[in-house]
Amino acid sequence: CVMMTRKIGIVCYPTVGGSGVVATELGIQLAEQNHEVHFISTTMPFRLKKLYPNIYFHEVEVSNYPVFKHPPYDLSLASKIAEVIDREELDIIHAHYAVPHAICSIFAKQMANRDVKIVTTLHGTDITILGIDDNFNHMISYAIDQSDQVTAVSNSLRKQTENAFNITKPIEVIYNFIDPEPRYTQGNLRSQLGIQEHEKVLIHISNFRQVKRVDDVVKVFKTVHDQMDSKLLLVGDGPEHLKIRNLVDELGLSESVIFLGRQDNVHDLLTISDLKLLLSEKESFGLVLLEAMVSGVPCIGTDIGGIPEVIIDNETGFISQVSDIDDIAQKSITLLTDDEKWNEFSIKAKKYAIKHFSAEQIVKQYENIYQNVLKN
Ligand code: GMT
Repeated sequence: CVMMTRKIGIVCYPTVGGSGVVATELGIQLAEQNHEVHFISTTMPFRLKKLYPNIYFHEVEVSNYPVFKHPPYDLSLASKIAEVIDREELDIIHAHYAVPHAICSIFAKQMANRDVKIVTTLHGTDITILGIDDNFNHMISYAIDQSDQVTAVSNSLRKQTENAFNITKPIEVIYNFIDPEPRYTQGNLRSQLGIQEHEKVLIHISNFRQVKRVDDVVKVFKTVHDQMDSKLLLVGDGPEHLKIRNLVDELGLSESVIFLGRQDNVHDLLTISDLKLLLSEKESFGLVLLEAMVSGVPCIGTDIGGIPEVIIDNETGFISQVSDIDDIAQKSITLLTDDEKWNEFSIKAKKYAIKHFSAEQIVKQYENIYQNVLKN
């Protein structure tokens, strides 16, 4: 049956990694399905490059009045959500993250005059890091119980949430998704970056937090680089950046590691890459893996969180134990020296990503959830 078009408010951190990408792309896809989409956030969603007449942006202004030691972001957000619920007559608020976004949405719903349903998507960090903190545990359980429907981006995250919190509400797994036909904009990046024809290219993309273990990526690269002419692209920025630069210098790799900082067009960088490494110790999904796979880049990831739900070991890439540098390096070398195997993995990775994680099918799952919560 054809779904009625709805007015959907999306609350997210648009510039924070995968969750921002997923929330923004979901909004765009919903607008393509003729829903009216209202982003409620501090900054304009960063991947919104085209004008959509049915996408609106409501900016949350955080007042920095000198009396307060900490600007009350959460309260400004809650009051903005309440205002938008009433003025725009929203049917649904889709909050990305339990804390603070679901909590703010629950508070806003109480303030607003109009009844609205709350769908909360758990992305990880709030559960796997904040959830461990006793101060937050109770609040996260509350956010989950008070939402009309909760989704998690992987089975692993669903199980972790069920184990860590005292909740009765069922959590539905809806995987993250990708555009099966990413847009490439540049053709001669390899030469622009000084990469020679015969060199193999490894890539890592993250926000350089400690949990991403970027140092392991550099250590693996050291072994690979000792065996073959190669370059490592490091994309992103974050708290570990300086430490990683120092490690690269110490290992004598500064000529071969290219620091690219934050980049919007990761697909261009992926098309020139042969192997993607995501060696995190915590990762509820790993959207960057999907982005690589859809560009035909095999990935090596760690055996934690949702990563094994995305990479099929020994078929689309490899799975290794966290911090097992030798094993990861060996697997990298195997893939980079065996063209036949590489081609097979590359084709399978792309097919698998499109078959299981394409935007169209995943967005339908969210639409079904909206429809179900509105029935009750
Ligand atoms: O990984 C981060 O530090 C950023 C965070 C985010 O908010 O984007 O990522 C989380 O959500 C992504 C989208 O669902 C997932 O792909 C990431 O695996 C997840 N990160 C962690 O669980 C550490």
